[in-house]
Amino acid sequence: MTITDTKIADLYPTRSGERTEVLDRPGPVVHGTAADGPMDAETLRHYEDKGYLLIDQLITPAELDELRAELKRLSTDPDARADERTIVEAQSDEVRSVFDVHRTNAVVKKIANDPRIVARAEQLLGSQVYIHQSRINYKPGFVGKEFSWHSDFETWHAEDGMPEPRAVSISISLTDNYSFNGPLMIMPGSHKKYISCVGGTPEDNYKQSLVMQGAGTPDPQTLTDFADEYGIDVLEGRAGGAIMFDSNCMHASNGNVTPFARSNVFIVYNSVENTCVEPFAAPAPRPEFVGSTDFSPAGS
Ligand code: 6CS
Ligand code: FE
Repeated sequence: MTITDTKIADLYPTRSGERTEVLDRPGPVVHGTAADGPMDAETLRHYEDKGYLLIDQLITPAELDELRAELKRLSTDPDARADERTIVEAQSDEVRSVFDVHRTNAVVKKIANDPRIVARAEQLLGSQVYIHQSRINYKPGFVGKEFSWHSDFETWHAEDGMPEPRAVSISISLTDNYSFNGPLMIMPGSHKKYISCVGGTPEDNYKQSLVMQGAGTPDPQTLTDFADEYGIDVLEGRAGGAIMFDSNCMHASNGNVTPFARSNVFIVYNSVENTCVEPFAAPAPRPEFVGSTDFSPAGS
């Protein structure tokens, strides 16, 4: 299917005004019920309130070993490194991310379509889901750089044309996430507010934003107000576990100066009832490897 060219109302304006605005996010976060999938009412309530949930031991040790082997191969194989879907860290030649792995890599494709994940995403989003984006994040020891504070949905809305924040990301940990090696940090509850950012979107913004995001990152005062109101949860966890978080959570992760890499597989599930249209605040859609226009349901 291709991106439709019908204009739809922009309920989440961003990168168009002269000042930051904090808007209420309308509608539910969790669209399904405990009867619709593997997660109980308590888990769904936590996700609705905090914007995320933790899964211990989602994958088996054998699956973890398989994914780690792919991680190593993709970061050393010269052809993989030369591919435009491979992003290198700004100040070293270490690989930062490899995108589109749910389509280019058989091991990731299998886990991305596994019912253990797809059934959870369908339950949270209340419909069938398709994969909007996937990436392996390496955050190597010593040189893994930070991801500054941002809402993924703000970027996906502005640059990929995602209408509503009816999307969920899963980060499957391939290494242990300690407090000190750059784990994911989320402001719990921040997903219920939408920060309309200032500034525009430069042409081909993804060429710098995937290395270090600029456009769409809120100003320090707004982030301070958010941190004062919501606090910051630091999501530690063992390899093999996973975090599922709402597309509009305010999140970040610090750089990694320790010897211990903080690597994960990151997959974004969007509701098939929320497929992307034209970008809401960018001159052109981003490439397929960052924002997929293949809306075929995951899990098939
Ligand atoms: O621009 C994006 O789509 C990516 N950037 C970040 C910092 N998080 C979400 C996503 O992978
Ligand atoms: Fe992000």
